[in-house]
Formats: sequence, C-alpha cells, structure tokens
Amino acid sequence: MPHRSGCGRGELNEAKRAPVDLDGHPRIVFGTVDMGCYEWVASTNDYDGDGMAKDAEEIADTDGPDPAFLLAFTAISDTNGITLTWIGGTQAWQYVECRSNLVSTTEQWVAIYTNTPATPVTNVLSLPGPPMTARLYRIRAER
Ligand SMILES: [Ca+2]
Ligand SMILES: [Ca+2]
Repeated sequence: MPHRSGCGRGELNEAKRAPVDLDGHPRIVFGTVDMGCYEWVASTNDYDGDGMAKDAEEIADTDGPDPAFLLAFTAISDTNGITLTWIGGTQAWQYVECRSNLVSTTEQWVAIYTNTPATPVTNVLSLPGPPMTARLYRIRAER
C-alpha cells in the first residue's frame, strides 16, 4: 500500500483487534492504525528496535517482533587465533568478510567464510594461527 493511499491511517485505533499485524509488526505506526490486516512499513523502519531496518531483516531472515533476533556478531576472541561468534536467521546465505582498513579506496571486503542455509541461529568461526595484523570483520546476508 502506498504511504499516501486513502487506506493509510484509515481506521480508528480503538477498532484494532491485535497489537501486531499479520507480519508480527506493531499495529500502530505513526499514531494511527492502517485499514486492513497489515500496517504500512517504510523500508527504513526498525520495528523491534534492534538497529536493523525491515528490509535488511527480511534479507537476513531475522524479521519479527523480537529485538534479540538480528544478524550480528555476539563475541570476538583473539585467544589462539580469532574466534567469531554471531547470531542470525536460518534461511539466508551468510558471509563473514574481512579487510584491513576502512580508509583504503582500493581494498574491498573479502569473504572468508560462507554459511549456507539452513544455518544455525548461533554460529562460530575459528581462524587458527598467530595473531594477525589488525583486521575488520563484518557479517553480511543474502537471499
Ligand atoms: Ca529491526
Ligand atoms: Ca530483528
């Protein structure tokens, strides 16, 4: 439903029957419930307050009302190499990527691990060996 359609904000808040729509998102956004069984969602909305927008959560398979369900590193250890621990959805491809700095205009993120669906909610990747020079890591999801 387009944001400016006549259905948006078209129902009385008192008429709502459930606190969430059929996708599990809050039934009232911007102060008034929408007509029908879905609440309009801007692509940048972060319904559950976990820092991930709805579009990114749909890709990562972490969309839902639980703010503890997102794609993120939960622990990084540098004892005996590097151990990365992360949580995420189960139905997306996950890529652990690294690079040595963010300033370089020529260096790109390089995938060092691919997690193929169905993936566990909690994942651990151990990179053995002596401590390396400083590295930056990120986790990315695709569908
Ligand atoms: Ca979110
Ligand atoms: Ca989430």
